[in-house]
Parts: sequence; C-alpha cells; structure tokens
Amino acid sequence: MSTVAKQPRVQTNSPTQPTSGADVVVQALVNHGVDTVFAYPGGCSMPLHQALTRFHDKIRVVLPRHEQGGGFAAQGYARSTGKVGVCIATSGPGATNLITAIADAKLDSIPIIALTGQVGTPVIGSDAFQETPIVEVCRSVTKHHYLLTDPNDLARVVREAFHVATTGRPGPVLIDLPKNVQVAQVVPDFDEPMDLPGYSGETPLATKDEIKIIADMIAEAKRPVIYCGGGVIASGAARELLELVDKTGIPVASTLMGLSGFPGEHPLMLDMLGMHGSVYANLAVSEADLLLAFGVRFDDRVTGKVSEFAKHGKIVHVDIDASEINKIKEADLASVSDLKYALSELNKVVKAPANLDGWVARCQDWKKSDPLTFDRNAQAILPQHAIDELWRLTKDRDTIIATGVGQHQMWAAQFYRFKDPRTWLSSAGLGTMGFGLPAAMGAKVAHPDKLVVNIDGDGSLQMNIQEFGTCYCEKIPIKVLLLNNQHLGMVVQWEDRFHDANRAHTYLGPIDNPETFGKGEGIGPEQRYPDFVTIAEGFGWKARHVMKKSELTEALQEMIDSPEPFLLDVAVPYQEHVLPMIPSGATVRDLIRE
Ligand SMILES: Cc1ncc(C[n+]2csc(CCOP(=O)(O)OP(=O)(O)O)c2C)c(N)n1
Ligand SMILES: [Mg+2]
Repeated sequence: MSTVAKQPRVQTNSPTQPTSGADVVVQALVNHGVDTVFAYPGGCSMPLHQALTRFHDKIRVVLPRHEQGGGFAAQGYARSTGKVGVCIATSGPGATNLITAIADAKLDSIPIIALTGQVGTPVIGSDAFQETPIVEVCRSVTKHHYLLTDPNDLARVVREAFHVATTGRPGPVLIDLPKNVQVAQVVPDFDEPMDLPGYSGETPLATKDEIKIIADMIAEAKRPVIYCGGGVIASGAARELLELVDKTGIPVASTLMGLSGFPGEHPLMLDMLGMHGSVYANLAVSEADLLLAFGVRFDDRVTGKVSEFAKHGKIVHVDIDASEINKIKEADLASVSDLKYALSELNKVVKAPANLDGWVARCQDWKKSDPLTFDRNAQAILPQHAIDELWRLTKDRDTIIATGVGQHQMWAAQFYRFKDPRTWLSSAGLGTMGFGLPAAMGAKVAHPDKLVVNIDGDGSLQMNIQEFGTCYCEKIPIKVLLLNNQHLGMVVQWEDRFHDANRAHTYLGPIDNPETFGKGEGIGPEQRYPDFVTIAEGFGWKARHVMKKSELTEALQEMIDSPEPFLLDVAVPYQEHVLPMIPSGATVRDLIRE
C-alpha cells in the first residue's frame, strides 16, 4: 500500500562502463518513471542539463522563467498526478529561488524532489561564486535533504529520495549536487540497497481494535461530523470516504486541502469549514458529539480558538503522521494509519448510527438558512459570480483549478464545486501568492487533455507573471481567470474589518492615485494598472478584458474554447469581502455574516 500513486519500479540497467555523475542522476530519474522536469540552468547545474539532452526522448525539460515558477510547476505536476514532481536549479541564487516552493510543499505534504547544483566540494564553505549552503538553509523545510559528496552514492541517493518523498506523509526532498560530483566518472549501481537508518517508510495501518472502536463510536453517535483534509487526496481515499458516507449518512466538512476529496454536490457535503468556511460546516462541527478527523492537522485556520473547537464532541483522529496526533487537539481515539486503509477496513464493519435524520435535517436547515451566497443582482461583476459561472460552464468536463492566494482563492474554494480528487491545486499551509500560474502550468504538462484554469488575483499573478513566457514558448495552453480588484484584496478586507479601513500599502496602482489612501471614488477604466491584457499579449497569449456583467459568460466561453494560453482579465470591485468569516483565534459564535 502506498500513500501516493506508485512510481514505476526501479529497472535494473546498471551499466558496466563509467559514466558521468550527471548521467547517473538523469538515468535514475528515468528509472523512477520521471517524464518531465522543470529546470533552470546555471554554471553549477550545466552538467545535469547536458545530460538531460542525452535523455531528451525520455524526459521533457520545461524551462521556467524563474526557479520559483519551476518549483511550483513541479508541485502542480505532483498535486494533479500523485507522482513526484521534479525541479532543478543551479547553485546560489538558483537554489534560494526554490526555497518558497519547497517550504510550500512541506506544509501541504506534496512529494517533490529538488535537485540543486552546488559549487565543487574543494571550495564548499569558502564563499565561492554562487555558493549558498542550501541544505543548511532548507533543513527545516524539507522532509529530507542531501549534500552529496561521493559520486558513488548518486544512484542510491536518488532512489532514497523517491522513497522518502512518497512514503508515509509525502513531502519535499532536496539533493544538492556539487559540480565535481556531476562530472566525475562512475559505474553506477542502481540496485544498491537504500541506507536510511531511522526511516522505515513502512505504511502504518490501523489495528483491528482501533477500527472496531471507531465503528462503535460511530454507531453510538447522535451528531457525528466528518472533518476531512489533504490526507484523503494524498492516500487516494476519496472512494472509501464516499462509501463511508453513503453507508452511515454522516455529513462532511472539508478543509481547504481536502476539497475535491468529496463531491461538492453531494447532499451531505457541508463544504469548507474554518475561517472562511460555511456557517453550516462550522455550526455542525461546533455541535457535533463525534468529530471524525480524517487526514487533517487541526490547522489554526480551521480551529480558531482551539479550546472551543468541537468541544462538545469526542474526537477520532486518523492520520499517517504520528507527530500530528494530539499536537493541537487531544484525540479520544487516535489511529496512526494510512487513511485509505483505515477507511476501507472501517467500511467492512461500520453500521449507520441509529437515527441521524434529525441531525442531518438540522445541518440541512443551517445550510438552507445560511447558504454560501452573494448578491446575484449586483451591477458589477462580483468575483463569486465569475467563479460560479466558470463552474457552470466547466462542470461537465475534466477541469483542474489552480489559484493564487487571497480573496479569490477563498471564493474559488467556496463556489467551485469539485467532483474528482486532484482537480484542486491551492497553496494552503504556506499560503503563497504566485502559486497559481506555475502550478497550473505543471498540471497542464501532466494533463494535456484537461482544461486547466488558474483563478488568480492581480497581486498573486504579478508574483510569477514571467511564467506567461514558459506557457507560450513551451506550448502549455492554460487559462487564467484574473479576478482583478486592483488591490491586495484579502489584506484590504482585514484593514476594513480590524483597522478602520486605513489603507496601508494594499493598493496596487500608482501612489499618486487617491485610492492609495482609500480616498478614491472607485477605480475607473483609465486608472486600471497594470494593463494585463497587453502584458499577456506581449508574451504571445490571447487575452481579453471584461468590465460588463452582460459580457462575462460569453468571454468565459471564449477563454475555455481557446486552444491557446488565454488570459481573461475581469474587473471586479475591491469592496467585496469574503464571508462568512470567523476572526483569527475566535469561535463560531463570533462569526461575521455581513
Ligand atoms: C508571497 C506572499 N506575500 C504576501 C502574502 C500576504 N497576502 C495574503 S493574501 C494577499 C493579497 C493577495 O492579493 P491578490 O492576489 O490580488 O488577491 P485578492 O485578495 O485581491 O483576491 C497578501 C498580500 C502572501 N500570502 N504571500
Ligand atoms: Mg487583488
């Protein structure tokens, strides 16, 4: 049993002739089924790039325009496939440009492997040109890391890296490769056993006793709720979760990471919980007498005030990572297990609680009386409306959605209803602006036949906008639905709510515009900045701007139908707030509805 889609088995094709260290690395990638790498070259990674040209029929090399873009593209590839995403950068600035994408993968448990060039071993530690001690820098944001000094270790280390990245709780692994190691001549042994003392990589499995106790707790529950997260996606447990819900009739609340793990249109779906979750998900969790926490980590954006979170209920916590158990919230029953296994075993014995009708009806009433909603009659194009329209137009086709970070991300989570796992790509734990465009790019490379749309904000898009060039030149026709409010909207919302609307560097236009200080009359067409359509066109994209609500649907359709990369720049008001909202560290009783 594996927690992510299995990598193909290592083939044994160890040559007897010496070959360069770089060739060994690339052959090892091929052996592990890698078909794409996102790689930006430089002096200390040139041998790797030279080797990649010798394997061009087996591995596609996508050249991002910034290493951070390459890192997030590797994540988009990994998140949308379950396979390892691979990114490569040179030493020094190339390597440091990867850090954010690595840290992001760590927090969201995404299996990526980052290969970095390093200065030659004789000069390591001498402040050589383009030297950074990247393993030291990344120590706490990787699952594992190597500074490889002996070329004879290359084949084994790459094998270990795949093992560590994909087993247990997935995560990022860094391999730092000094240039002299890349050019050294070695006879590789691709079958050399791994050497990972202290790491078994074995998949922990729930015990029979634990499964029985969980089944008993479910049978006795009167107000149970499932709180599910990224573990459902990582372990491939979506089908088992659906079966459990169909068998027991228990309502489901999802984290941001868990979206797409349970059908958005299922009658028992209570949608997202937490800070910008639905009223009904938060009320249900708050009133629950049993919280079934599956593949989650009780993040503060979910719990708010921890002592008040789900305080009327018993807690069952199933997670593959033992260190998450009792970390934030003590569990009445904890099981360290692969979630897919635990749920499939549970499904064999579980019985529906005696009578849930009243509880489910209560949840449905909350849903009816306090739905996720917006002003459908607004004159302007509301961002929620644009997402709702995109969902309506794409729900019957294979679609993958990526996002930036901010209000648009929360609205995408609230209003796009996902049906299949791995179709929702969003930076949850780290909340990294700039994630969306490159992540969509990586997903599209892995799924050329699917529609891949990045729902982005104007701030976030500018953080990795250079990847327009990659998409055009590498023929990766993704779509960008830009919800352009001319502001760092999410921060504006906090200014409005908690700082008397005092604007503090959250307007993205010229500083002599009164909007800079929140004193404007709104932003007219002539004041909009920058001109995203011209920028996109400059990169070779198709692009269109819409301001009128009456033109939105037709423009969205044009974007969807376009065979080319396409930017739809939609003017949306910045006055809109993401609601509901539970302020940081507060409880459902403090929930803001309007
Ligand atoms: C790299 C990074 N820097 C800063 C932040 C803090 N931050 C969170 S949301 C946000 C505003 C995002 O603006 P935009 O992308 O336009 O999205 P909007 O909220 O307007 O929809 C900021 C600055 C962040 N999350 N990531
Ligand atoms: Mg914005």
